[in-house]
Amino acid sequence: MIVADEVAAALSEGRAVVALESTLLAHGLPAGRNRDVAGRLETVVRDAGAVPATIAVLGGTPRIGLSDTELDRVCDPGAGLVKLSRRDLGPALALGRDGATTVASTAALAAAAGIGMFATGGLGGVHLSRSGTTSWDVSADLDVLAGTPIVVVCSGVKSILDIEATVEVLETRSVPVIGYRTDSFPGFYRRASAFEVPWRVDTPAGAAAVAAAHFGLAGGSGVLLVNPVPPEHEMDLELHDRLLREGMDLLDRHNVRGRDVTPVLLEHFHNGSGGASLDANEALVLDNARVAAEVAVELAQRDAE
Ligand code: PSU
Ligand code: MN
Repeated sequence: MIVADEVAAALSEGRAVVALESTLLAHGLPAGRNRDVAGRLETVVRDAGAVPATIAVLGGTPRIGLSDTELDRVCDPGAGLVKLSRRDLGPALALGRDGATTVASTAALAAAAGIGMFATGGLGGVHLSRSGTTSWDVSADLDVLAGTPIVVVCSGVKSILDIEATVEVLETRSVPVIGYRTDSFPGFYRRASAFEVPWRVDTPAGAAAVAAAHFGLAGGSGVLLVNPVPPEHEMDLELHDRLLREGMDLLDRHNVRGRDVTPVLLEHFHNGSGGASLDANEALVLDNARVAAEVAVELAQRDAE
């Protein structure tokens, strides 16, 4: 893998670094808007005193930290980046492909580079099947978190997933879920779901203390820090519920499966909400980057003491 000079320097000096994923850019946001968000994410991380490391695979090489032109390439729909989960890394490397990394593959690459903090929008989870029952489409994000010592800051999982099953799998796999200033597991576009979080912290120092204690124990699992979408950007409940029903119908009619499910549903929300879902998506991922950077700075300070 190639680690950008700035990221390598920060890691060797024990300074705060925040990993960022590229699937949300290449496959989760529309062209143009994605490049803008990519730049703003890095700025938010820097403003909070940490170094951003956006992760992708370019020409078959995992890249930890991207230049402006590399970010352009990731955000260019014409570049045709494939969505790479953890299982796809070997083939993409061997075949020399360009790909965007999901939470699973970003976390794996970040941890391999020595990065312990990662901000994203939504975590993958357990999907519902056509009949509304839980399916075997369980995101590799959950498995990788179970075996990778990294803090992932996200706004929960989208309501298109089986939230209860997702929370249960996280418990089974010994991943602590910590609410950041919330008692509810967030539903991505909505601040709260019907499910509670087992633990809560209210400050970056509190989150850093939990992470330090968790990583001090044997086990090797990650920590999920859930930060709800800022209140002023939360989607209207009725609009949200209507788009969700329509989206599930759309998947059914077009027989959408596997790794296409999330991008197709996201596009439906973006097209059908008059920009409200994009606004929420952008606001929450930027806020998660800020929180992750603040916690990373606290963790770096603890390590220095
Ligand atoms: N949730 C979002 N936007 C996204 C994703 C999830 O709101 O872009 C992406 C993330 O990269 C996540 C991936 O890791 O989708 C999960 O995909 P799958 O369910 O196919 O594992
Ligand atoms: Mn899947």
